[in-house]
Amino acid sequence: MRDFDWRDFDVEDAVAELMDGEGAIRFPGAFPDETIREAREIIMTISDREPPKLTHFQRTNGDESLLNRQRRVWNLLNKGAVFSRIAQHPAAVAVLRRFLGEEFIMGSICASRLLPGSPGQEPHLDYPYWDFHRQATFPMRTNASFPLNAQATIMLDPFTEESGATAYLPGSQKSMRYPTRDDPFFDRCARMLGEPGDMVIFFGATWHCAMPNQSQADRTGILIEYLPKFVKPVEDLLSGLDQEFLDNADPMIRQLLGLNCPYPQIFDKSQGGTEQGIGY
Ligand SMILES: O=C(O)CCC(=O)C(=O)O
Ligand SMILES: [Fe+2]
Repeated sequence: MRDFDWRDFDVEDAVAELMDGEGAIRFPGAFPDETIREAREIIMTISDREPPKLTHFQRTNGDESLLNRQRRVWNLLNKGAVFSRIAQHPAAVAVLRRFLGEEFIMGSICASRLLPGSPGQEPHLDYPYWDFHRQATFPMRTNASFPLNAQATIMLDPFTEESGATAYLPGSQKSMRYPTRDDPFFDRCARMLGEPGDMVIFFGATWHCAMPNQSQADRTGILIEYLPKFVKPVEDLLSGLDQEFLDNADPMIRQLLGLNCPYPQIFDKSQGGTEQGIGY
């Protein structure tokens, strides 16, 4: 996976790598230690305390008790101001403005904590492609000529082969196909390795999955789903936020929450006038 210097990189080069290259890029040292420590502490406290939440693609290897070896903390925005800062990293914003369009939004922000013994996940695509195995439910000719998703993974622990660093198949985003059991994913996959504070951005059409955590320590990452302005978010982020949060939210957070594209609307109750078009 190619590394980019988050303080000084060529955006066209980065998005070309997402579309036409491996499908994933890495920004080493994107976040300072104290940000990572603060985020990790909140996530560990909540995931130790709360009952298991829904997860996706998790393997059980026939043993249901392994399910809670992967723990999620959902809608991180209402769990600490640190997560609002993490969601708008300047390098991510620069990539996403080009990759998904300037008015991109956020569809989900959660933590994926793999406890020791976590069995990993099935190889998959991310939302909105996550049920692309039901291809007939998507528009005809849905392909990888333009992206409907970008994922950010922010590492809070070392992501190593042993700890279950996310596996991915370089270049698989180009085929826009859901992996089958017969695809040699596990023979050919690479890993999203890194240190706490590193950020990986990948096109969610790239085949990927969490891997077994065979270490003695937790492996936790923050997963952020970014979408173009017109794709329905997978997580209802707004309903978990109070009015005070919204009143104090800065413009980028309001954009990420989809508040700049307030549709559907009840035009039947509107006052006349015209909008849209270039003005003839
Ligand atoms: O935690 C990971 O390594 C990846 C998780 C993932 O891909 C997902 O939940 O969609
Ligand atoms: Fe995923």
